[in-house]
Amino acid sequence: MRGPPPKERGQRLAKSTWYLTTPIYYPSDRLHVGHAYTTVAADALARYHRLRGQSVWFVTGSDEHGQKIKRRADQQGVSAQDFVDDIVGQIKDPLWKRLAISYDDFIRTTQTRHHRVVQTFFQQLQERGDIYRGLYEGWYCLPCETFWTQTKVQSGNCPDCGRPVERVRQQSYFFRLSAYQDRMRQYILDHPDFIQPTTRRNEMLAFLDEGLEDLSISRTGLNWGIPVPGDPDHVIYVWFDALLNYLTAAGYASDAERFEAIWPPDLQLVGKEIVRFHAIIWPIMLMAQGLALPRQVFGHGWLLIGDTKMSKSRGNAVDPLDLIDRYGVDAVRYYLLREVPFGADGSYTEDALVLRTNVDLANDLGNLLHRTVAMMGRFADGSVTLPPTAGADRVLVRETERVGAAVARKMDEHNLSEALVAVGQLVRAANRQIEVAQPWNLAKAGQTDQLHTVLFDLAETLRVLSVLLTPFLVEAPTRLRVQLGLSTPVADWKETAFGQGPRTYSVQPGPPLFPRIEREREAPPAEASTPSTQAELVGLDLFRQLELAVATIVAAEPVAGADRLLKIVVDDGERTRTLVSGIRAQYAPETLIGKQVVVVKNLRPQKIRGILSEGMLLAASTGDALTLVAPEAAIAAGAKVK
Ligand code: ME8
Repeated sequence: MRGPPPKERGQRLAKSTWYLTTPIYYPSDRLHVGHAYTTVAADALARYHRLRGQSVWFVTGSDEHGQKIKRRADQQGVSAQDFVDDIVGQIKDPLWKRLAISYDDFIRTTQTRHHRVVQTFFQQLQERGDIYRGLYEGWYCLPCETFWTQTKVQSGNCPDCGRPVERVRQQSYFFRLSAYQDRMRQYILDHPDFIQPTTRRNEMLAFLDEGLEDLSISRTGLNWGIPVPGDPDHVIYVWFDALLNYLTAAGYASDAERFEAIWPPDLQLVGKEIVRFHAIIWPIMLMAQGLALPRQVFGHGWLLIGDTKMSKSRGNAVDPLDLIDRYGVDAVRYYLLREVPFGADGSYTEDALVLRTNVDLANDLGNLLHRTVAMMGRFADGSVTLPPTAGADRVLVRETERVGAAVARKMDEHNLSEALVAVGQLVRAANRQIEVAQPWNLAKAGQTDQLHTVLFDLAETLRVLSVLLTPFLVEAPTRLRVQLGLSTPVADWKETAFGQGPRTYSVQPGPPLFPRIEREREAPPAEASTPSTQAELVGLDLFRQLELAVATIVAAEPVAGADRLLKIVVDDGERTRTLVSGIRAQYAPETLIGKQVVVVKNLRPQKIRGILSEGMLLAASTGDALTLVAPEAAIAAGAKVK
């Protein structure tokens, strides 16, 4: 007999805290970049919400029971507890410590507080008839710790991971999932934001349409787990145990005041392969207990190596500590959050990490700071106040306001990658402003008010950038602020507003914010290419692989020690890009500014004389004669050439 659920708890006025969770990871092996991905994303969101003045409870942890871990410990000849203690120790320090994960609680399922909650919860459901005893006959996937019925198993393999499943036939406790199928479906329909992104929501609705069977939630013959109350031959199924960590960490059944303030979770970030556990089984467990459901389960995509998911068992896992050692924590965090649209799958490559760092952080952001601080030193003795003559309608004031609002909107939608795209737009707008306003000419012409307005706006924009980047980067914002002469750390998102900074900026030049990453790569032959002896025909598809676009030259200067080369900065409609081009004999740098040219955008970046060249200018040449290829009439930068 099923009793009535207790009255709805949790969703009360007392809820005051933004509660965010990551999955609790299996300490069956060292964690890899995939685990870091979820955790860094959660950390950025936690930092953002704290800056917004919210009280935040950010929980991560470890899922330590189950057959897989027991087997690993047995293989190594150590006790399961010693085995997990060792790995969990390393997860906390050095891994999360070096990635600067600002969690408020690290929950381990082997902790007494959790045992208590799991047993209490089990008993409560049992008393109401939602847990019953029966015979389980079916299949079990060990790597996924998942039960499968005959109909779901595909030729003896797990439908999720494709690995062989094991036959299981034993007495078991069951959770009455099937009784909640319709309510669960209705809940998803009534709460469009409950499962995000929408593709995952649709997958879950489709899964529910296939029908839910009651879930086996205990195992016999395994002693590494939490015993079923009153029946110690059974241990509670590892997923049933693990999902309850979110209740334990909120103070369920132990700290009523805290629980009222925290429950329910506002955001549960998980990888897409475990959305089913979080968006169907887990909410049904809560429904059965009359507890409020999480406000959102967000299933992000996978980091892939080639076409395959990065995972320890596939032997393609990348160690985040190794990346931090080589590139620094901010480069790693930035790459993870910026590179792949949040929610989608994306390839992990070290080349892309290096490129992102060099282009976005070293070139765009680092140079902006360097140029601003250097110009303030050169043209204003290092100190600038906004002159009273400055009008209110200035390009960087407008752009800062637009971007600040866009970043907040994207963060509120948990769209981390697009938030960073917006930040990049502000960086580029500021760089473009330098080229447009040409402070060096204002200085030469003695136009001090205009000069100081431009320099002040650049410094103020950089300050705003230090605030916008605070959720994402953990070292650079402070280093940036030191160069701007700001000694206080970022404390509030309101500081993103233009004009919230000091009246006077007194800068302190410092080392590059992000030194360029130099990597040994096989250099293609320097200047010449081998002319093809045989005219080969190419298809349109090959031609279309080239991204050709119109760009406007915004800066040009000779490359020291190379009498044929110019360093050219172009605006390609999306961003500025640096190109090294062998046209110095034909063009004086100052004559190039403002010219429109055609660039190849998707050429692999290449280091030439220490400068990363991100593409190529098209030029026509014969013998010594050379002329740049240009559009016949003016057209917006970024226009496609085809
Ligand atoms: O599933 N790309 O733990 P787990 C992106 N203990 N994210 C990845 C990833 C990849 N290649 N690889 C791992 C478990 N992740 C259970 C969870 S929760 C109550 C119990 C991330 O150690 C992603 O968040 O297998 C994924 O869901 C999680 O690590 C799986 O970690």
